Amino acid sequence: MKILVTGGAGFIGGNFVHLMVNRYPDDQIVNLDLLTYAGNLETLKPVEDRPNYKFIRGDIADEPFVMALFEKEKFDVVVNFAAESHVDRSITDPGIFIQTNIQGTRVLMDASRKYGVKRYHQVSTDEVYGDLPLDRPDLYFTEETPIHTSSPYSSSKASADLFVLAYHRTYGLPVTISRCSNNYGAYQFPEKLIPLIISRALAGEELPVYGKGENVRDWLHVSDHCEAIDLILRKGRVGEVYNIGGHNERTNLEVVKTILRALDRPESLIRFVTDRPGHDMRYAIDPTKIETELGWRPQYNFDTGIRQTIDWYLNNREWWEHIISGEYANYFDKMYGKRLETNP
Ligand code: NAD
Ligand code: TDX
Repeated sequence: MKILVTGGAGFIGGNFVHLMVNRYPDDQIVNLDLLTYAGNLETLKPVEDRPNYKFIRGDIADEPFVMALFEKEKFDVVVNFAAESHVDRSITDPGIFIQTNIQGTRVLMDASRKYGVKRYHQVSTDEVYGDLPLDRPDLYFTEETPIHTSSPYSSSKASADLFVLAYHRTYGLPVTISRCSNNYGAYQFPEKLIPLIISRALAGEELPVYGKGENVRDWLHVSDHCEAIDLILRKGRVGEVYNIGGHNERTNLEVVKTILRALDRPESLIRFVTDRPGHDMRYAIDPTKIETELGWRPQYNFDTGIRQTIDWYLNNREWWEHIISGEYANYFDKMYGKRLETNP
């Protein structure tokens, strides 16, 4: 099989490329990535010389380029991870989210139709369901929960999902969609909560916690997410949506304090800063469908997964120090400068 993985130089796509290249030596894995600020070829170093792996730089929304690539490569399967993925960036610059997340998905699906791709898998997010209230711990997102988005990011992902389902119903494109909760693990870009807190705590820098830190996220180890996608590709039913989550809910403050304890750094580093506009309160996935239909089970709980992740950041400093010393430093000043100067 020839499998196109888009966004494979990013966090989850990179972990997925590692898994697939190692597990399926007889499959060809082609990684198409634009190498935006979030793409990093260092992540692919462990597999870059493998005979079943190839990297191509390009934009999923560039239609002539994508069509020519599909004509040449004749992909059997497409797994679309490529996206603008950061909620805060979508609030300051929504346009690129529409371009990459919606238009890019449309282009990939038109190419998949034209060149007879046998499975198109869309990597989506639990954020398409909006949020749940903190005082209703009995509520969870199921695949039937209505789409109800909050941010430009989640709106772009939800729009893409609707196009994917429409392409299945209208054109018979063999699609699947997965919607997972917050991922953590190796190779995550340090703009996201967990690597941001680890890297700044190690440097003894202030740790920006939005609002009161009481928002809840349902943490999923990236390896468990990648295993679930592999399972959906092989056993999932076409036209279906699968939620992925491991019942690991934590408030943001709990996550930050857990990291501080593990690194033996003081809680006095925590700074409560102005909240994210439209900040979703709680995400919580009901994974019953993927567990019962496909037999998926997460291998990590948050306590073991966060320890392993912290160790990875301690042992791979050059990977993230390289990032935070470059253009990212300007981003941090722009995004957090005012927030850190003023108390909410
Ligand atoms: P990421 O930001 O780390 O990586 C995105 C990758 O896509 C980067 O390598 C980037 O260069 C590439 N890319 C961006 N625009 C592109 C374009 N136009 N053409 C080709 N490549 C392009 O993101 P991530 O955290 O690895 O997320 C991957 C996918 O999973 C996204 O679709 C995201 O919406 C979804 N998701 C992420 C999480 C999470 O917690 N990180 C949770 C649920 C769903
Ligand atoms: O500096 C911060 N301080 C803070 O309190 C940052 C970056 C985040 N937060 C909070 C906001 C969220 O409640 O931490 C929580 C997690 O924030 P992010 O890491 O930005 O993730 P989130 O907004 O929950 O979205 C993530 O999960 C769903 C991914 O970025 C999305 O791509 C995915 O779809």
